[in-house]
Amino acid sequence: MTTADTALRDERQDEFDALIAADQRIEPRDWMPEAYRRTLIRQISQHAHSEIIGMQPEGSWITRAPSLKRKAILMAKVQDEAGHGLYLYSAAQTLGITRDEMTAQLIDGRAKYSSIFTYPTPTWADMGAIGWLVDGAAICNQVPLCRASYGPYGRAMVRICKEESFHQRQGFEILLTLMRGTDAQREMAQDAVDRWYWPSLQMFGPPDEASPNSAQSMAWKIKRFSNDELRQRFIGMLVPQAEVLGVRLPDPELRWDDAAGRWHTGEIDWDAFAEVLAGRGPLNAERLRHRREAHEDGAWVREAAAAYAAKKRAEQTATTTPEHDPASDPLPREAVAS
Ligand code: FAQ
Repeated sequence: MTTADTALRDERQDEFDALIAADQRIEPRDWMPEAYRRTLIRQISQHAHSEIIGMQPEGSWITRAPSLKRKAILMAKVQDEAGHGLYLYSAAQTLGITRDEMTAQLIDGRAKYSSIFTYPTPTWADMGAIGWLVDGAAICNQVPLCRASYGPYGRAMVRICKEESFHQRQGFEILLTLMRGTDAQREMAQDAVDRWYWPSLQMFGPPDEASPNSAQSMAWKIKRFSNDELRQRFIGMLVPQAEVLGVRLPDPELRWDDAAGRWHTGEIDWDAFAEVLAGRGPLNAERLRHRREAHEDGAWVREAAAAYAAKKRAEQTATTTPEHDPASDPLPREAVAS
C-alpha cells in the first residue's frame, strides 16, 4: 500500500467512525472496514437462515391445526417467517455476498442458525409456546436491532418486529385458551412451556464473558445491548405474563435480586447449547436434510424463473433497440396477422 493509499484509508476510517459516533446510518454505498462488513454478513445471514429453518417446527402443524381459523393463522405466521428470511437475505446481499453463496453455506452445514429451531414440536401447545417464548425472545433481541448502524439491516428489522409482535400475541392467546380449557389442555400447555423456556433463554447467545463478538458489535452499534442484558429484560417481561397465563416458569431459583438489581436464575445448560451449535442438537440433521431437499425440489422453479427473466430481458432489448430486426421476432409477422 502506498502512503497515499494509507492516507485515503485513514480518512475513510475517520469518516466511518464519525458516522457511528453520531448515530448515523452506514449505507451500502459508504466505505466500511472489512471486519464490519464481515460481521454484518455473519449476523444477518445467520439471522436469515434462522427465519427460514424456523419455518419447519411450526410448518409441521399446519395440516394438524385444531380448527380452520388456527390453520389460517399458523399458515400466515409461517409465511411471515419466509418473508423475514427474504428481507434479511436481501440486506446481506447489499454487503457483497450472493444469495446462492448464503444458501450453499446453509445446506452444506457451514452456516449457523438459531439453536432454538433444533427442538421438536410434539403437541399443539408447542405452537403457543413458540409464539409466546420464541417470538417473545426474538422481539426482545430484535427491537434494538431496528437501530443497528447498518441501514438495510435496521430498516428490515422495523417491519420484522411489527410482525413478530403479532406472532407473540397469537402464541400467548393459544396458551391462554389452553389454560382456560380442560386439565389435559392445561397440562399440555405447561409441558410445552417447560420444554421451551430454557432454550428460549439460550437464544440470546452465550453469557457476556463468553461472547467473543459482543464488545466489537456494540462498539459498531450493530448490537445495542449485551446478550445478558437482553436475557434479563426478557425474563422481566415473562414473569408477569406467566402469572396472567397461570403457567409456571420451570426455574425454582428464579427470583428478583433487589441488591444485585437483576433476576437471579438457575444455571443455564451451556453444554447443551454448545452441542446444538456443533450440529448435535435433537433435530439439527433433520432440519438441514429437510432444507436441502426443499432446495433440490425447488430447482425447476428457479430454472423456470431464470428462463422467464431472460426471455423478458430479450423482449425488452428487442423493443428498445432502434434498428430492430423483424427476423428476430418470436413469431413471423404473417403468422401474427393471420
Ligand atoms: N444459536 O459472540 P456471540 C427468530 C453463536 S429469529 C446459534 O454472542 P453475536 C424468529 C454466534 O453466532 C432467531 N448460534 O455472537 C422466528 C457466534 O458464532 P460465530 C435468530 C448462536 O453474533 C421465531 C457464537 O455463538 N435471531 O427467532 C446463538 O454477537 C419463530 C458466539 O456468540 C437472530 O439471529 C444461538 N442462539 O450474538 C422464526 C437475531 N447465540 O458466528 C420462526 C440477530 C450465539 O462467531 C419462528 N442476531 N450464537 O461462529 C443476534 O442478535 C446475534 O447474532 C446473537 C449472537 C445475539 C444471536
